Amino acid sequence: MKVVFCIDDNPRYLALLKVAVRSLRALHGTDVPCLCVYAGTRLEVLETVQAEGIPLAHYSPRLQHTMLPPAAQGCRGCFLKLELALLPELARDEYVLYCDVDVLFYRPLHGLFDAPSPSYMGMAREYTAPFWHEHEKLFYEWRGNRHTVPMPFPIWTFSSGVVFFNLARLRQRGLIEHFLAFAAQNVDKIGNWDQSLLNYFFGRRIQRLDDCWNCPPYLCSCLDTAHIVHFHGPKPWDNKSEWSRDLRINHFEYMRHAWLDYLDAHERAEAECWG
Ligand SMILES: [Mn+2]
Repeated sequence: MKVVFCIDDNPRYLALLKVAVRSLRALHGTDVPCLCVYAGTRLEVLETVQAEGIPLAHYSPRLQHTMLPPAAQGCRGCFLKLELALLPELARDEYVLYCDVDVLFYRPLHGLFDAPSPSYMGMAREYTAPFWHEHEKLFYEWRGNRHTVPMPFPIWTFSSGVVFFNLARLRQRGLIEHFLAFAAQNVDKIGNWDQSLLNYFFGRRIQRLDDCWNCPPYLCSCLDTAHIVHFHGPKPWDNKSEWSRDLRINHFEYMRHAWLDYLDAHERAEAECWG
């Protein structure tokens, strides 16, 4: 099963991507199938991805950046994951494991694939984002018909940092087309972008993944249990910012160094300047 990453033109994403893939390969060998999805054209990005030997899918999203609210422009790459079911490079893949680039693969992935595969998608809980929305229902039109999406009962939010997608299911009966119509017509009504779109549209169809598959370093269980460490919150070079003080706890410092150890001296010096 492929592990899929999505990036945009933010140069810091390239450092994150490098470590994500290097740590994945350290656990599963250099032949582990992976794919990087990119919608931009910057030569520096293309060269870096190629130099790392990461297969690249160049993709023009349906949800073009001109359709996104201004506040979402800075993280346009995070919307690409919503369209993986349409990627020609993944047309034969029934399932993929999407991961944000701000992850560190820390223990093997086998256990994830041993469990029953998700009917639509599997995601772990996010504890820091309360499930809140001001709408009882959202609407969208597709092929001349108006559809209603009742907002799911507020229980918890699932994190879109790691998503075990059942692409085959999303391609059945045009479900992905419905979802992208919903996304395009509602992205300006919601706060947490791609994550809210997935949570609101799929609601109870999302199956819960164990926390070990998407574990922030600030959880006290991270060191003993994490298979995928997700630098949700402060990124690994951030050991000073005031806003993230409360999240730089437990295993953040340990995992930050584990992350830095995957960089060469030059890359590391560059990343440490971002802090
Ligand atoms: Mn992330």
